[in-house]
Amino acid sequence: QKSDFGLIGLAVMGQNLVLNVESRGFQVSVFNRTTATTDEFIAKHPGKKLVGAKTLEEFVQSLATPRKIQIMVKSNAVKDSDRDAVDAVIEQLIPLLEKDDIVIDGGNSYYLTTERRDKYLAEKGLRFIGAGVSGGEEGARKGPSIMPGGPASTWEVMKPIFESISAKVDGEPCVIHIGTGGAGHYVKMIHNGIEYGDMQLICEAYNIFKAAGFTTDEMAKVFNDWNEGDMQSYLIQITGKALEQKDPETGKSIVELIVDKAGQKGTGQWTLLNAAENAVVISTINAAVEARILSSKKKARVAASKELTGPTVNITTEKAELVKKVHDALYASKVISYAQGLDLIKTMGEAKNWGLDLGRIASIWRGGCIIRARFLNKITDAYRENAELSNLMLAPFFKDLLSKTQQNWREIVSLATLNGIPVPAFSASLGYYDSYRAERLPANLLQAQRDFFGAHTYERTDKPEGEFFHTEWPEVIG
Ligand code: NBP
Repeated sequence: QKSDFGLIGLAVMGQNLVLNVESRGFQVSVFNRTTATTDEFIAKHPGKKLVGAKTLEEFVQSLATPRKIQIMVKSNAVKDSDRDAVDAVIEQLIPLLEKDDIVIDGGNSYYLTTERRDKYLAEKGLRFIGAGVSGGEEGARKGPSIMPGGPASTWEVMKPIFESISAKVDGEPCVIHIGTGGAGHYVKMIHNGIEYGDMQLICEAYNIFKAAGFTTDEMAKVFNDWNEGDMQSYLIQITGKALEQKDPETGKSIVELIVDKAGQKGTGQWTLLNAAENAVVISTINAAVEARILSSKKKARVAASKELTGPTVNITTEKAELVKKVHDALYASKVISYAQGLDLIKTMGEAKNWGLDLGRIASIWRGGCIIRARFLNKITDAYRENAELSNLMLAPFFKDLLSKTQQNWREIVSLATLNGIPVPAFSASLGYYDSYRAERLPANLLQAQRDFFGAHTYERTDKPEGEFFHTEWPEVIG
């Protein structure tokens, strides 16, 4: 009997996905460059509907047509000229495949490489899907959030398998056809950018509590409580659990023993570059990426801490009150982070003609993925009520939420600033909110400056839009 599905790349993600697909009643063929890994994997799972192939030829021959082959190997091509393991596997597969066979890249590929592969495989008469898969190891095994891009007709063929292996929320599978070409990997990239924002915001809340003298156990309780309320999310949940964790040797909090230098793999930076190219403001995500960069300069920070002065921390706010205020600052900032990320998706979707449905995209992030959160229901509702929403902040629920939380949000940004506690993402979020709602910004003066030194011209408030003026400014000597 031929297999329903094939997977290449038996590392953490691949193995878990295979077990997930198999557990839904499909027979799965597997192949890995290093054969020993395949043998070990098959030996570890006796009695399952798995076919371990030693060669790629054997693997391809074991699959029912049209073949459905998912690649889960390391992906790191970014520039147009880069070729990575995904390309290597595709090149090896091409001579073995037949017209209409489907190749799926489920790795974290850069969306432009996905577009390149989509065209390339189409020229060869093959079908390609670039699918973002979120949820890490556990998601892959039990049900990830899947963001597939490519032709709608190819999605229809893959739909039964993708829907059965994905996470489910209220009975709805956390997978939809995102759009053509690189749309799936693009949306996964922005998902990761939003994840950066969420994580940094949580860290800023923690840092304020720490400065205010909370113990890690007290902080764990705050996050555990928040996970029962409107801010329930996977990241809040794991934060509470992480803060509870003690080092078995010393009995100290593990979190407090961890060096404060953050790593990153690049999806956050790609998001920033893409936002700049599209002229979309994602200041919260930007602040989050930059916070990781600054954290990594540990030596420079230690040296500067002895040179550059700041205020003495003195937080007198009563603990319960501080918790409430930080809750509001975090919730409001999180809304801004999503508003910005969704604005970028919307802008890019329109430029690329992807026909994206922001409400449905938010709905598939409700389960399986790292940013899964209760409030994504509200985002889904907001776009279901008004698909043309220009910015999430303007949806009635979020408008009201920002209005109700803003006093506490402002107080927390002020409190942190006065105490010299860095809150780059909280304050970037608030700055965005205040700029976005400003009828008039100081850009009139900026235009005057530009016209002064560069004769760039300006429009006038008392003249029709589109008419440009120039002033003969006085000469400045010296
Ligand atoms: P890795 O990203 O660590 O990749 C290891 C796999 O790639 C192994 O099967 C390895 O085969 C294979 N491989 C390499 Br490396 N070079 C190859 C080549 N030239 N030809 C054929 N195979 C090659 O695995 P992973 O962590 O499971 O991630 C897989 C994909 O999923 C990546 O794109 C990753 O970014 C993405 N992803 C990962 C996570 C996560 O939580 N880990 C979450 C979401 C998405 P070998 O055994 O012969 O060395």
